[in-house]
Amino acid sequence: ATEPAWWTGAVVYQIYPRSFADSNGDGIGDLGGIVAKLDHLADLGVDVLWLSPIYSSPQHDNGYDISDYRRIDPTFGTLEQFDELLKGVHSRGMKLVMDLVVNHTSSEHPWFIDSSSSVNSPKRDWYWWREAREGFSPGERGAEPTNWGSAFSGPSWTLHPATGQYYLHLFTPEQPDLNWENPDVRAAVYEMMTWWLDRGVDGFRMDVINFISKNPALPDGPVPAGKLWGDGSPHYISGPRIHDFLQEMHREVFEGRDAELITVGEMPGVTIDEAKLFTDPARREVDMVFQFEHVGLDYGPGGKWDYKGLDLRDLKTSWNRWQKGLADTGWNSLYLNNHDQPRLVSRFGDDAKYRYESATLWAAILHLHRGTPYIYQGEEIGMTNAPFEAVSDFRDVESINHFYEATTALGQDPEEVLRNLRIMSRDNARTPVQWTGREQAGFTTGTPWIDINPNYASLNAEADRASGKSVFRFYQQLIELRHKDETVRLGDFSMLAADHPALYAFTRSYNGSTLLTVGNVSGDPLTQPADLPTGPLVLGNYKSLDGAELRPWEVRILRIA
Ligand code: TEU
Ligand code: CA
Repeated sequence: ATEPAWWTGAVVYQIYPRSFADSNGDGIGDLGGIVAKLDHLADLGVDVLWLSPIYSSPQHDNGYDISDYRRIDPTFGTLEQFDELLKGVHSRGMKLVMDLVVNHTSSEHPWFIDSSSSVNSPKRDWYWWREAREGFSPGERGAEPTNWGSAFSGPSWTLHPATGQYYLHLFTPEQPDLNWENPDVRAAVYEMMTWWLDRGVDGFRMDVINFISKNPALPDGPVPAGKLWGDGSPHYISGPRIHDFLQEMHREVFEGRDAELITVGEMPGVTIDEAKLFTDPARREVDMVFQFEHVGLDYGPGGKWDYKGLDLRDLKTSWNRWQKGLADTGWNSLYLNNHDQPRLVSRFGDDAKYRYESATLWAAILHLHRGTPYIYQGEEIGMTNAPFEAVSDFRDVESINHFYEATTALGQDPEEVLRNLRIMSRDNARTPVQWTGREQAGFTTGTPWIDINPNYASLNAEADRASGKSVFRFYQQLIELRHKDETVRLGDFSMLAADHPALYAFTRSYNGSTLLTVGNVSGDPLTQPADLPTGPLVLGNYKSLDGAELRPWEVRILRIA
C-alpha cells in the first residue's frame, strides 16, 4: 500500500486577516500583523495556515469578491510583504494555503467590466447573461430569468440597464458568477492558480467549488415555505460537469506537484456519496471537502435564521455516517468553526461558567475523529460570540441584508430577527482576535473595523496562556497527540452509546492500539455507563479522573488497548 498522505497527520489553522492583527493602526488586520504573530502559531504546533482572501477587492463580502487575483489588496499589504510572510511560514516548518474564489469574481474585475460592456464583448460569455423572462419587460417584478434567490437575500439576478440583460450572482450583486462552461474561463483560472503555486504557496481552499457547474438550462427551483425566492441549488450543487472540471483542474494545475500540496473544496450541500467521489485519491479531484451537514443541525424549519438548538444525538448520527462513509475511500475534514459560523463555545457549549471545559471538550471530540482538523483563529483561546445589540453593530452583508428583508418584505418582528442574528451571525466569528487585556485587546492601536468583544479584559491569549486552565495549552496537546500517535491519525472510528442524549463516546483503533474518547456534553454530572471500557488517561480537561463520574463538560481521552 502507498504511504498515507502527509495531511492525514496535519492540523490546519485558518486566519481571517481583517480580524487577526493590525500592524499599521488603521483598525484592519493585515499581513504585517500575521508576520508578527507567526510564533504564536508555530508554538500552537499547527502545520498549515489557510488565509481567507487577501487579493484586491472592493470588500463587499470581505474579500470574497476579487477584482484582481494577482494583487494583494492595499488594505492587507503588498506582494513583497506576502513573500516575506510565505518565507516566515516556511522557515517555521509550516505551509501556507490560499483561498481560491473562482465561482464568482468581483463586479469590478476587468473580466466583468469587459463582459458587461456590450452584448458583443468577446468576454460576454464569461458570465451568465440572460434576457428577461418571456412576457416581462426588463426591470419588472418577476422578470428575473429564473426565480432563484441569492444566498444573501434578494434575487440572484441583477439587471444591467446598459445592455438590457440580467447577470447571475448566487451571492451579492457585486459577485457575478463565472461561466465555467467557457474553456477560456477555466484556462484563465488554471493559469492564475499555477502562478501562485510557482510563487511558493502550498495549496488552496476552494470557495463554494461545488457550485461551478450549473445546469445550463437554469430551471426554476421550488420556493420554500415562508421564503420570497426559489431554491436554485438543485441546479448548481455538484452540477453535471463538476467532476470533469475538478479533474481538468487537477491535470492542468496540480499534476506532478500535488504530493506536497493540500486542496480542500468548500462544498455546501455535498452528500457523502459525492464527497467520496470528490476525495477518492484515484480520481484526482481534491484531497478533502468541507461538508455542511453538521452545521445545519441546529437550524429550525425556517433555516439558518430560525435557530432551534442542537440535539447531540443528531450530531452523533451525522458524524458517524460521515466517518463510516469515508472510512475506506476519501478523507474527512473536521471543523466546528470558521469565518461563516458562530463561535463553537457559545453555540454548542457554555460560554460563561464552563467556558474552558466546554471549549476543550469540543476540541477533543473534534480532533479525535478521523480526518484533518481545522482550527479557526480565536478558537484556540476559547473566544465567544459577541454581544451585538442593534443591527448597526453588524458588518456582515449576509446578516444586514437578512435583517432588512426579514423585517420588511417578510414582515417579521425586528427583535426576533435580531435574536437569531445574535446567535447565528457570521460576525460572531469576525470580531478581532483578543491578544491581550490592554487597549483594543492588542489588536490595533486605532479604531477596529468591528467592535472588539468587551470580554477581552479577561479573555485574551496572554491571560489564557498564563492560566492553569489554558485552552491554548489543550489545543497544543491535541495537536502533539495527532503528530505522535498513529491511532489518532489513521485509526478506525467506532461510535459508542449512539442513543445517549449527553454522552459523546467513540473509539479509534489502529494496529492493536485503541483510544477511547468520552465526553459529557452537558453542565450536569453524568455517570459513565458501566459497559464502557476504561484505561489510563492520555488527555483530559479536569486535573485527574474521578472514577465513573464525568463532571460538567468533562472529556477524557483514554488508552484502552
Ligand atoms: O461561503 C459559502 C456558503 O455558502 C456559506 O457558508 C455562506 O457564507 C453563508 O454561511 C450562507 O448562510 C463561502 C465563504 O466562506 C463565504 O465567506 C462567502 O461569503 C461566500 O462563499 C461567497 O464567496
Ligand atoms: Ca492594518
